Amino acid sequence: MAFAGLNDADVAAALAACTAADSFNHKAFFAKVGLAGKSNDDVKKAFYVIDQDKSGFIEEDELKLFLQNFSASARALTDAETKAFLADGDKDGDGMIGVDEFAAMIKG
Ligand SMILES: [Ca+2]
Repeated sequence: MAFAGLNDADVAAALAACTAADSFNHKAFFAKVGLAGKSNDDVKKAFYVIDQDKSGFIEEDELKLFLQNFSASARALTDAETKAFLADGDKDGDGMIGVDEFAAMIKG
């Protein structure tokens, strides 16, 4: 089930493009899944889904399971993918991604 106004077919296509280990690229995924073109409100909604423990930040363990927010049967990200994703989003270097950092990564 898609969330934040995403289209099921777009989600399926985005997931299908990164089934192989180390083939995930967050920028390509955000574009394919349609998040890049969503309103700031929808981007925030997506953030709060991915922030599973509702801490207000997306931590490394939540990033690792990022794809499973889109499909429960999706794979976990590899350590290399998780680190690249975190390094790109974490502009203030606190080791987590805040909602503003998340929006900047998607819209940027
Ligand atoms: Ca969190």
